Amino acid sequence: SNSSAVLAFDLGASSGRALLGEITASDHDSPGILKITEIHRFANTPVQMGDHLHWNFPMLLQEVKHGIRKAFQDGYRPVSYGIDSWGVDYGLIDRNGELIGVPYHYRDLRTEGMVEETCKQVGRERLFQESGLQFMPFNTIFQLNAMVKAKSPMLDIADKFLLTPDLLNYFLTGVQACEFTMATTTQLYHVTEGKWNERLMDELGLPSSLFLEPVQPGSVIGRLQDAVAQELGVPAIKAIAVASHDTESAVVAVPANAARFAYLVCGTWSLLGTELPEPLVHPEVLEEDFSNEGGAYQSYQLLKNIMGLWILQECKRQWGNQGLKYSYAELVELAEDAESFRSLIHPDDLRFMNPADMTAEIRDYCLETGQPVPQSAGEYVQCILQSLALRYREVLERMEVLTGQSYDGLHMVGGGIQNELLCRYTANAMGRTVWAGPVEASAIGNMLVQFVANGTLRSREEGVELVKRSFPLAWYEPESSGDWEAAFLRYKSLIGQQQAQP
Ligand code: LFR
Repeated sequence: SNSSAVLAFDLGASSGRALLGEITASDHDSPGILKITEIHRFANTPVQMGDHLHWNFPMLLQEVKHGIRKAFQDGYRPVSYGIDSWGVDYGLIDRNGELIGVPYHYRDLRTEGMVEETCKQVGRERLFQESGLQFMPFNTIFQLNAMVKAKSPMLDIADKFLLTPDLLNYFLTGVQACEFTMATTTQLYHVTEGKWNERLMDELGLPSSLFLEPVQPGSVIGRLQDAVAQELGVPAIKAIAVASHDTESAVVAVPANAARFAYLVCGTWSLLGTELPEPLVHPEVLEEDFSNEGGAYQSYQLLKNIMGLWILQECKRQWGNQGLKYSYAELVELAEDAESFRSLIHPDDLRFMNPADMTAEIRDYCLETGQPVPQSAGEYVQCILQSLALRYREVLERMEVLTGQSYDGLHMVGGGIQNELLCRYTANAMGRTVWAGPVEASAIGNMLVQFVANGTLRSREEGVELVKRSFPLAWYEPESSGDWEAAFLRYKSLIGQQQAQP
């Protein structure tokens, strides 16, 4: 193993993994290839505690520690590690440096009604113009405002606010830091002024002293603290703040040729977007409810958060609880055999955000919209995948209007592209090419930022070339699309019908 290897932790809403990355060259003349090796993989299962849904934070820290130990036990010598995770979630630290309470899960229901209430308080347009973000009920601002409204005593003793990757890094290094890309998911960051929105914090009754000055991806946070290095029996390797929001790490690894490209980061969520040098905060962006998220290397990502494979994950979990333990491969096969376009849903209807019973929610949606109710697992999965593909087309077309750009095709990355049927459907729905890969985009983008920070790579661009050389791309060309055209019209009238309802 060579001296420039790095370790990437990518924490998703359903699982986490540790991947080792090393650049290997077969001989001195040929450029290197990125080799990634899975060191450790673990489930990330949220815990309902009384009225609230939480992350099992001590377990996550334990699994990250285990991943570091295991990398060395397996004979690798990473010089640094970096952590990326889902956005928006955080822990509060008291003045003695201890974690207050158990970090909440973004799907916890305490944020119900908070978007409306917060907008009434500070103004919806203003909130969009200053934050550049889509109104997702779980954005940090709404979580914190729910704590303010509940007069949470935790806020009274909070000294610092740390987002999930920063929180993990704090317990590994002893250093409190705030990484920029995560900071921009809070909706408390002023996206055009490029700093925390202290006026907004004041108005909401949030002490601005909680929030640390953000550092850019690629910054060195510190090293493993001695006690941790000893506990794990490893050297005190460097901790690097990567693009610690998983979506932003994934974007760094998109193997695009064009400067302007459209991507879909496909996991529990589907993030469809494009990279821009500046945030776009004009009124149409607000109307279309897109986000401008801070990315690595001074970029802004204009994107829309789409409910994604969560809907399928929940159905699968539910069937599993009923003793029907399908694999994803089996579900996809059943879907392919089921009738096409029998029923369609609007994936981003908020009712699908966290229902107690996902299949019942889909069933009710179909009943309420006068469509046949799915009868079999295959029909449910077909409905979900085809609806998602239609939603992707709709969002891509809206994005073209907002940016004034057109896109030849869509780069799909992330774990969701292992669902080849979804990739095929997406190409068909759009009538454009889908380039799928790499699967481990977030972990790879995480590694690239570390390689650049460590001087192993000269630039992000070198990193993108490395990705193109190292990982095969799957191409999906659209098949004859008459049926998809008709389905798209049906889908659009369904959405129109939905929006017309009070
Ligand atoms: C994707 C993601 C999205 C964010 C959602 C919740 O994993 O990070 O970007 O909106 O999770 O945090």
